[in-house]
Amino acid sequence: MAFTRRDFIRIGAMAGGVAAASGLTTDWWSLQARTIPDPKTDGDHVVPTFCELCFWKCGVLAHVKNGRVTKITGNPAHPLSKGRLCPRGEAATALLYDPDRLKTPLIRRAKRGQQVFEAVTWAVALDETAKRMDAIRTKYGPEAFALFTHGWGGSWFTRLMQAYGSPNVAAPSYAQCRGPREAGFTLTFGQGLGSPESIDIENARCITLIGSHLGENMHNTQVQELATAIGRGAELVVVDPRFSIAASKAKYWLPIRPGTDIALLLAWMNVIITEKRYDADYVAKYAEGFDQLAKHVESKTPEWAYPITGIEPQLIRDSARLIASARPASLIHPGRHVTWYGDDTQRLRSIAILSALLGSWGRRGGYILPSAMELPKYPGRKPQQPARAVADRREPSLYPLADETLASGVCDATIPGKAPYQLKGWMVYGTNLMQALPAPQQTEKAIQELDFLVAIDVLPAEITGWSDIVLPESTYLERYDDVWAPAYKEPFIAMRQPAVEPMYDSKPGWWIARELAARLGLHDYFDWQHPLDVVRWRVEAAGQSLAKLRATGVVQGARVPVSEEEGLALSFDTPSKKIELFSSTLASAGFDPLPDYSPHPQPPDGMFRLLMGRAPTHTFGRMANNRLAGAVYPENELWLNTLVAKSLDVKNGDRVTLENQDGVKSLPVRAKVTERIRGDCVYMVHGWGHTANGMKFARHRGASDSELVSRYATDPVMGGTGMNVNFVRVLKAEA
Ligand SMILES: Nc1nc2c(c(=O)[nH]1)N[C@H]1C(S)=C(S)[C@@H](COP(=O)(O)OP(=O)(O)OC[C@H]3O[C@@H](n4cnc5c(=O)[nH]c(N)nc54)[C@H](O)[C@@H]3O)O[C@H]1N2
Ligand SMILES: Nc1nc2c(c(=O)[nH]1)N[C@H]1C(S)=C(S)[C@@H](COP(=O)(O)OP(=O)(O)OC[C@H]3O[C@@H](n4cnc5c(=O)[nH]c(N)nc54)[C@H](O)[C@@H]3O)O[C@H]1N2
Ligand code: SF4
Ligand SMILES: [Mo]
Repeated sequence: MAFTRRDFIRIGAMAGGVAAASGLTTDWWSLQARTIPDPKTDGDHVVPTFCELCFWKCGVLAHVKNGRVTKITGNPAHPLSKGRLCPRGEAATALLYDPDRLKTPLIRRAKRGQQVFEAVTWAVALDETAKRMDAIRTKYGPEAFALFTHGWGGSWFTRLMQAYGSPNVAAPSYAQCRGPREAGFTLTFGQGLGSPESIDIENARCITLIGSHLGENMHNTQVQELATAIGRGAELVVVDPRFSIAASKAKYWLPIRPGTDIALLLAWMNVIITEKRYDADYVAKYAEGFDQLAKHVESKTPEWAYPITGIEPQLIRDSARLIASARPASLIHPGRHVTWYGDDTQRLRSIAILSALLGSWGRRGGYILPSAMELPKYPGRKPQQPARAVADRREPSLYPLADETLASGVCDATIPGKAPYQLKGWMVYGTNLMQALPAPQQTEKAIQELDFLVAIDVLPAEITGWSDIVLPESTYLERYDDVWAPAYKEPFIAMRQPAVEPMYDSKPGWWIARELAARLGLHDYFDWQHPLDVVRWRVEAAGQSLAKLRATGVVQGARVPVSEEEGLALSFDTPSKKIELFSSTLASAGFDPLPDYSPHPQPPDGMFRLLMGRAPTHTFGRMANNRLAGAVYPENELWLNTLVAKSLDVKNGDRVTLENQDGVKSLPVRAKVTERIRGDCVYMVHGWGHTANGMKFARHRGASDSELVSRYATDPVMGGTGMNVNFVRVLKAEA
């Protein structure tokens, strides 16, 4: 094959670039252990806390000298970092010291959308926010006010909403991200995967990535485990229309036609069942519906899948055999951002069913079943049940299997006539809705319907430009938050604490939420003076020492069995108490009980499907203004197939603009002409093309995929918004 490991090496170099700029060396992606610098030599002191540059929440050490954070390294004691960070985590100092940070509270002095604000004091901003929230509560009821939240610091505002009386709390990390995966796995095994995902990459002997682009998706521990597994000789199968970084390490790369993965998964099942390569004992013991499944996939041969997927039958057979040969330590990675085509729950069901055939659920090297350390809830005043149910769907019967609130649905409920009742106010914490929700044109329309919009952010992101009041939060390096204890194979409790004082006139989220509660007459829901009161209570109730947690950033609990091999007895919280290959729940809700392939519209002549993903150095748009990360990857590029580029007379590095099927045009973006992508699609990294005036570094760099996602396909099962359904024309940008 023409592809080499060059790109793999390039990523190493990129990561090194960030680190070098921050005065560090890194051996990211290499297999050697990293040396942890002696904390004593790196400043006055070191503060252990956890990262917020993405939602993985690695344990970090903030090195402080003369009241400034000089660098960030991985906490060797923390199970999610094991002493290493991804390049994004290392670039956190450039967020802390970003000259464009929000510095004071702001009040709008012009029409919404025009970015004209006046700086005001906290007293003025909080009084006004509380007054407007109180007015909505009185006039429309508290349910008419919604919170959009993303990130660990959002917990204080979720508490505020519970006290205030609104059920409308939503994060785009469900219906715009991992929701279909949670639904697909819950239907099959009786539980979802959560975050961090309960998968055992490290011990897998074969890892299959279906779109999941680990290595560009930099979830730290998963990338470390992938490197370990590959180092031990694990095989990799990568299914992606694009030759990703992971594909460069794979035994088989399947350059699938976008949107046809269900057909491939059915053909793999066909091979594995007809050649009797599945785990018959496991299936007989734990699963239900095998005969129906076998019958269902009987005709789904590799020859059937070939014209659909574009993958040759022999390649389908060979890869299926490799996958089966490693069972049960054969991990079909479930992915995370899985809202692609609107049939995503069914695609994730296919992945779950295939995993069941391999017997990899509850097994070493497959899906493991970790538990969390006990961490009792702080016993505050119990909120009352809101008078009205969440407004995220027009009728309660829609999306019957959604188990979290749909952020897109809450946005829709702001437009008259789209929901049981209309929302009139939004609080937006740590999510840039203009880039996170599909169809930003619709989000703008919803915002114009609002009586009040308040944003709590660290940067002047697009959403702040649409807000009536902007409250500047301190970054994670300047604040306390609640403690965290996720289910993980090495269970732990982690501590977030400040390394330095808040800069400018920024305030931590806990303080903002508590001040608003006081002004809204809800102070008894926040019956503590300082977040350490909450943290101390919880940690001591868990039988742990706060002093120890503060000193090390993390306390670990006893390892409990996570797989059958370790003595765990498997049980399934499905209606039949078995793995449901055939889903009676789906059948009774009127959906396919076994996943089926149906074709999606293909791009018309002269247009290409727009695909998107991640850059190793950046988290969405939240790091586009990060000058350290920007030194390495300053803007996104449009991946364009070489032959296509030739026919369009576009050369590598040329500036192009994109126009989608609805006439939406992008900002100019540089073309990356490459053989590493199919000719029917183009690809770019999500989170560029910023238009916010205050983001001086990021503004007008690259193009925004979000802008071009004016259409989406809604998953009928759980309401996820499939975003890979937009087609674009590539136009040469005028000089
Ligand atoms: N078109 C398109 N849309 C997508 C995706 C895509 O690939 N393409 N991906 C989807 C996925 S997977 C997800 S998870 C969502 C994520 O979408 P978002 O939740 O919007 O994630 P970010 O872009 O990280 O936006 C975070 C916002 O939080 C702010 N912020 C950063 N740190 C802090 C902090 O400490 N405190 C506060 N208060 N604010 C902070 C940033 O400045 C930024 O404005 O987007 C989804 N939407
Ligand atoms: N560096 C970095 N890492 C991150 C993030 C980040 O912003 N930056 N965000 C984190 C978050 S919140 C999430 S949810 C994850 C998301 O990361 P993942 O879950 O790994 O992936 P996606 O972004 O959905 O998928 C992108 C890949 O899918 C491929 N693809 C597109 N269409 C198809 C198709 O039809 N079939 C197949 N088989 N492949 C297809 C694309 O070419 C691309 O390689 O990343 C996490 N990690
Ligand atoms: S994966 Fe990277 S950005 Fe995310 S929490 Fe870990 S170090 Fe921070
Ligand atoms: Mo996500």
